Amino acid sequence: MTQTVTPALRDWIVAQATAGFAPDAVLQAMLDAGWSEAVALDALEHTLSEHLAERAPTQALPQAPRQVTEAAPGRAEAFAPPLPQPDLRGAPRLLDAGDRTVEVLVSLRRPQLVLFGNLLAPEECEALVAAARPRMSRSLTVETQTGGEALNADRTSQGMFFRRGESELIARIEARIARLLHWPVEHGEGLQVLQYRPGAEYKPHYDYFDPKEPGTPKITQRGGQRVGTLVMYLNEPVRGGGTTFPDVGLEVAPQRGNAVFFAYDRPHPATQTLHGGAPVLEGEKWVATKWLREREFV
Ligand code: PD2
Ligand code: ZN
Repeated sequence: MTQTVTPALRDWIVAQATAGFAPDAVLQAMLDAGWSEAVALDALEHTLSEHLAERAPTQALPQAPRQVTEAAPGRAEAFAPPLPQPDLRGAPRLLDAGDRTVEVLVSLRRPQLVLFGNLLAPEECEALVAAARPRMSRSLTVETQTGGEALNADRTSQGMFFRRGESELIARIEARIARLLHWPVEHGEGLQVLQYRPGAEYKPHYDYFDPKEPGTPKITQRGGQRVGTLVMYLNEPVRGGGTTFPDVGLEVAPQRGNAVFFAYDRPHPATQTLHGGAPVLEGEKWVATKWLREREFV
């Protein structure tokens, strides 16, 4: 398969360099996202030298790699923060996610949202449910009050987390997501599987951690803020169980193999990413959620 350096990849490389990531780390992220080494090296070399040539002498890149995404002084406004996102320039109907061709069914600018078709094969959905089923327990949510985890009355599903890369199936799906959303595997939390029985729901919430809550600094020590959510549907309830976006009156019907993705460039309601899991009325609903962080999540 031939890979070409897209403008989106160039923009992403420049954004990573501007944020202070060392070229080695950027190269590794590209390899993890499925780029071949030859293409990645070529893209890095050309993009960075072109970019440096365009900059005024006072705007040299940082000398030392940084760990954090705090605004680079004097340059923050020049570059939008990099976000996980598919490359939708040219309005493609299909996207190459490495080992699978994924459909673009719906896209929205605000909230920044894409509905994908065919992200997972039916057998992959079944295998995820089979691997998760014996490990389910009542879902906990991250407690921004304390930085710990707690039972939450707004979330009546059962859940579990896979460790990143814990099986061939999980690693394959994670590599596909990284490739599709141009975001390194290492920036992803472990895949979460949720099961909703009739009556179970997940009331509307934001997936980012509220900066005003006292527990948030502790939570974001590990990988920074969440910047994107991918909810993958593993089966089809008979009635109910849609993923709702109340700010824009959108409801996504759960269809096996499809996935809804949304990104948030800051932890703020202006992103319009308020979303919930509507009550399941008949049948069961199974989803797998991948949350993406700003930085490596260890
Ligand atoms: O299952 C869903 O539709 C859903 C809705 C809201 C999942 C999540 N949030 C989540 O996993 O964050
Ligand atoms: Zn959510």
